[in-house]
Amino acid sequence: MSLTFYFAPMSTASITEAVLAELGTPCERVQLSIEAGDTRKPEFLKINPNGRVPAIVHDGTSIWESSAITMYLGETFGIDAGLYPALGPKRGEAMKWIAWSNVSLAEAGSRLSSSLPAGSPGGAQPNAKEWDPAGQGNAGMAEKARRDLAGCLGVLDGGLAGKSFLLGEYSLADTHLCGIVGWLGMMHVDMQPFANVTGWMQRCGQRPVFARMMAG
Ligand SMILES: N[C@@H](CCC(=O)N[C@@H](CS)C(=O)NCC(=O)O)C(=O)O
Repeated sequence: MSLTFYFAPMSTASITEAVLAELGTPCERVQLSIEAGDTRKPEFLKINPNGRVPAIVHDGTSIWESSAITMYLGETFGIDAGLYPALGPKRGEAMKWIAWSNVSLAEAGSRLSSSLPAGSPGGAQPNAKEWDPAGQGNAGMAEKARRDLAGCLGVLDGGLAGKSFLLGEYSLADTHLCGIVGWLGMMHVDMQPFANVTGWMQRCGQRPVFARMMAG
């Protein structure tokens, strides 16, 4: 078995980093620098033509998109480890949350990140100068993104009602979503109205993987 993980520090790849750490799956790690343009070099574009991390190569096949990677690693290594559901409705629930978190939650998060002034926590975009040469951000866009995020966090809060974790027991769905919600926290998204989300984040933070990542 060969597994290679392509990542950059402080990026979406941190989600895959946490998933791999939960699973304890051995892999070769290849660190790229977004600032140095490594993600756009021809050799990496052969692995992910989108020029983005994370990406993994498992036994010669490349898989990109963090949500697909989490689901794939869960199916492949997570069932016996008790971290991902076997085929059936619980698997569907895991997929629902993981897919939604990328398509809806992280989408609004990306809009917020792109609209923050240069240098804002969580808002640093290496290519931001292309659309915001003065680095002042876009307050209107940021406000709309924060409204959309509040809507998404309401959905997540409802999904966590009466539960310790998304599927009841801790799973890689929690690992994945916790990575995204942690990033939103860096951008000072207001979590206070969402008590189920804040309680769940605290429980996720007690996992050794997240405690280690937060300690740097
Ligand atoms: N939807 C993708 C987003 C990945 C993504 O945006 N990665 C950024 C870092 S956070 C990246 O690699 N950017 C490099 C570049 O734009 O060259 C996923 O979830 O995997």
